[in-house]
Amino acid sequence: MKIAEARVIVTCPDRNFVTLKIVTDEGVYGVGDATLNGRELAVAAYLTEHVVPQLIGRDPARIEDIWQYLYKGAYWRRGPVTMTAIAAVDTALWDIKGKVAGLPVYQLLGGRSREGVTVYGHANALDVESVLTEISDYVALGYRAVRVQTGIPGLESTYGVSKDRMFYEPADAAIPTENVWSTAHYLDHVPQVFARVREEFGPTLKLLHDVHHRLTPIEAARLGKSLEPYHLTWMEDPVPAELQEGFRLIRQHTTTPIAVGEVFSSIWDCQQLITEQLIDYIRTTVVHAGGITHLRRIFDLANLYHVRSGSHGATDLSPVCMAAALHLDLSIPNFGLQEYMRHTERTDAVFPHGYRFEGGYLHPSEEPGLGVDIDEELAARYPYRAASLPVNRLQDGTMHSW
Ligand code: KDG
Ligand code: MG
Repeated sequence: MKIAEARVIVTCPDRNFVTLKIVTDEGVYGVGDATLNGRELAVAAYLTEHVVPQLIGRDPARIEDIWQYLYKGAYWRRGPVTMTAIAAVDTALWDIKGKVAGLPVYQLLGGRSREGVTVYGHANALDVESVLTEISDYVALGYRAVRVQTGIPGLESTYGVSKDRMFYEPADAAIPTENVWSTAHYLDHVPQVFARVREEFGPTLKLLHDVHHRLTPIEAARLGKSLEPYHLTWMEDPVPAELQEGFRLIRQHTTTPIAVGEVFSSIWDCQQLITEQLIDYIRTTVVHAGGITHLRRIFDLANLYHVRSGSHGATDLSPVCMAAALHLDLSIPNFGLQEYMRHTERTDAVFPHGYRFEGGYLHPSEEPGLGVDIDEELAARYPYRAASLPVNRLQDGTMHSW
């Protein structure tokens, strides 16, 4: 069997997605997600111009070798654009391997380690009382874990909080929206939110919070400490993570667990965080961290150091990525949680899939391969629309990290 063709499909069924479809000379095909929010066309061009011509004629069964070829062979290693492109190829090849074997991909990864994949949803609202209603809605749907975000009194808008929906759509304008940030307002408000949530929902519901990289290590240490009475499952991205040793300082001060890694593209980005046990959950994903092959390597390293998986699963990760993530989540020994922000009906129609939500768990499809597809005719009806992630400034106008 040989790779005969590879197509890059860009579509915008309510948001932009980039998908790679690899077709073999025997007619079997596989799909991989290549979406990099706000930088979609960079990955599409990387694939079309540089990767696809090198794939034609290769044996699709040689997943590891093709991964190494694309990673090492490019000379320019790592980086989100490169690693997202490699991820798309890798994911599509796993899909093909599953279809050829007649098995769902999780069976090729060692089989089931659990009955279902525990997911968390996003409760977000402008004020505390409204967020309580959102949390109740998730509990009623069977969720066991909920991420809680609210608006901050004194700030007009806050990243990660939508005005009218259960999920938020951060890439909202071609030229980035600008938010204004105040650490003082934020640190004062967040503990009050969680005090109220625990009072209402009791001690067992898993609660999470995303800081979106907006603090310094000492500020994050203070936040973690002030949240200890409410025993969060995790405090996410407390600081920008380029400086991995900065997490030592947070760790020295608080027992609130830490989750990091949605922006990481390789094992090298989290090596120190994992081996020094500076984090509790690693949030790298299939699409942004080199596909199933490389993400499994990261999770295996994490397993040695008591770090669990907690993969990113916002709406900018397509159903193709979600399907792939579920096969990995089901099979690894150190699974923690999977983020699950639902897609819109239009997105679901473009990407027909067999994974399903039931009682707080997601279950991957039992079909051979990943159990997800792309309807190319429907996809063609939704052309690309430029959309960027917002930027964050301090009240005096200084650029902030998010
Ligand atoms: O593309 C960026 C979003 O996926 C990100 O802002 C979502 O932080 C996020 C999360 O935890 O889901
Ligand atoms: Mg996040």
